[in-house]
Amino acid sequence: LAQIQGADEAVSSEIEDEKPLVGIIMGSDSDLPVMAVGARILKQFGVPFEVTIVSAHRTPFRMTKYATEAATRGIRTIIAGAGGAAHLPGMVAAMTTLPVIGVPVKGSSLDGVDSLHSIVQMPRGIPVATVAINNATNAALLAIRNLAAFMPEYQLKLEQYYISIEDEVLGKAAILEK
Ligand code: RP5
Repeated sequence: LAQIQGADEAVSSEIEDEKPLVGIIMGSDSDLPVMAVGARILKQFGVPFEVTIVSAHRTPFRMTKYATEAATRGIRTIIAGAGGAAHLPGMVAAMTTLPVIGVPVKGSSLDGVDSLHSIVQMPRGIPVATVAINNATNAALLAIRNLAAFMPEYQLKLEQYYISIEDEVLGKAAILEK
């Protein structure tokens, strides 16, 4: 794991006795520094999750297996990060009825606008929820909202989270106003 760029202890769920509810996949280990931010949010909320690399064009058969088996393994939402042509989220969404959240990863040449357009412009019938470029935080929070729709414990944690970020802003405002 240490050989993968950006990998550290934060990408593992540490809830080993529970089946993962959220699957984080990405096209390349080069996406990991972006996607690990989402993993940390899931960890903070105590959501069991898994993280792996699934490439639509380099490992198409692995992608098919992942997408078609995810729901029966207990996964409830898939977060898929990809850069460049970024067809991974759409292809996965085409092979499952689970909600898929796409994270456009900023590449070196087109600043991630290529990935954003690839992911957000899914044709009619196969929805992919798309967050802002590199915004794995929002992808994780949206995945938690999906879970909270039928798992009230996550609803409570979300409410606490939003109180904490409001307090953070109010604290900063108070310092500025002094
Ligand atoms: C995509 O190509 C990956 O999601 C990554 O963002 C991009 C570049 O991959 P590497 O060349 O860094 O492996 O498939």
